[in-house]
Amino acid sequence: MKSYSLFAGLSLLASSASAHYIFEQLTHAGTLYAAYQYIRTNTNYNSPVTDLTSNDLRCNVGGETAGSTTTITVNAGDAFSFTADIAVYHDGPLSMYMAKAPTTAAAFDGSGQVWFKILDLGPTFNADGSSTWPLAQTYSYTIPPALPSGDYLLRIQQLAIHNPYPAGIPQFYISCAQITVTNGGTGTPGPLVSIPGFITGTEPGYTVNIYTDFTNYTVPGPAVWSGQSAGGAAATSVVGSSTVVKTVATSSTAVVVSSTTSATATATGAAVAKYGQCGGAGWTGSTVCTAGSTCTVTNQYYSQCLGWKYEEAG
Ligand SMILES: *[C@@H]1O[C@H](CO)[C@@H](O)[C@H](O)[C@H]1NC(C)=O
Ligand SMILES: [Cu+2]
Repeated sequence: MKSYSLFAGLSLLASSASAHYIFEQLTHAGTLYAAYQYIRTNTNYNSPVTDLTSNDLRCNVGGETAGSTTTITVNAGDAFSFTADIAVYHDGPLSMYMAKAPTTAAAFDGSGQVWFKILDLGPTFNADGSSTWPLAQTYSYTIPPALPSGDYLLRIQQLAIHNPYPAGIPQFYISCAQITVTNGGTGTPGPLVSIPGFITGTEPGYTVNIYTDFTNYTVPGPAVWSGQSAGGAAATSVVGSSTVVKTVATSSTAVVVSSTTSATATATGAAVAKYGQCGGAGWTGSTVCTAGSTCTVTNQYYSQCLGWKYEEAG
């Protein structure tokens, strides 16, 4: 398993101007939608946001308004995925947030103390002292079953902390989807925070040097909403069951970075297309993925056929 050395981290300083990753496609109910169909369009090519006081931290540069992006209807409890143009390759945590729109998702700029966090993916600390980050091209999760119906912005954020602070400024890679949630629950999402303001720059998870004495990590921002499961189960069980798989470009072996024993798929039925559902609680469809993809457990509700392309950093 690859772990980044300080050397690899520094080499990125010189090469970071080219091809970054941007989350531009949404998957729902087995359909991978066109780029920016339900995700707001950024206007900064694929450069990250680094200003902690900027409104661009909400939905990226250019993402304060809907533009030509439309809104997708999903049920509470549905699985979804964000897919980037190329796999995430800068080390750092991944989080997902949501904010309820006062009227429609399309009309909402994300202002106010309205954002709550539904997912954190941090590093795995390996026995040999190295760490592994959840680097992938697609990140899947579930609309919280307890989430009340209504229009929301659904925000994904990868915080790249590969260049040690303060010489290197952490980079936010952000996209927002516009969703209408139906068949919602009766939960009360929180804690609620404002963006910007939710990260001040003094958090250890923001300033840490991940190459030196790196043994623990807390993802910056508010706590993950603990009541998001219908039964009010602790968020840690949801977060802990997330699985990210990456395949190094030179190898065809899928490496499970962190895994769970729940909803393990067994091979039966006709092949499921890439990005389609292949397992999860209550799933009665096929659990076989089409060639080139692997059935990957996202959480107890959802497994998805994924094939990873992982670009070596550089
Ligand atoms: C690791 O844990 C220590 C002790 O609780 C804390 O002071 C430090 O900020 C933590 N580091 C990170 C990166 O979260
Ligand atoms: Cu970069």
